[in-house]
Amino acid sequence: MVSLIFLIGILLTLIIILVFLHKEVIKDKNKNFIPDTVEEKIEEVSEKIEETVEVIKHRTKRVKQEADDVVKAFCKAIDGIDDLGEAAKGAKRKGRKKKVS
Ligand SMILES: [Ca+2]
Repeated sequence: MVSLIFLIGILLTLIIILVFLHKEVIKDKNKNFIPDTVEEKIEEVSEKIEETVEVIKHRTKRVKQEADDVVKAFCKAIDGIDDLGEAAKGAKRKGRKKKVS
């Protein structure tokens, strides 16, 4: 009995929605049974998602660039540590290593 009442409720809701669509109380320009307001909201959300994805891609790229810079600086520091040992043994200062380009 409860399921019959539930089924009738769903059918009445569908009929009311169809009547509203037919009478254009609910706007549906392209007649696909999806109200224009819902389609506009979906479009809005899709655009925001695309913008957010672009921001995330850009930030990820920037973080990678900065991480690469940190790794390079760290490698240079490690190279400099070797000079500490040489200096402790009394070696003369070599100066900066020439860049290889
Ligand atoms: Ca529509």
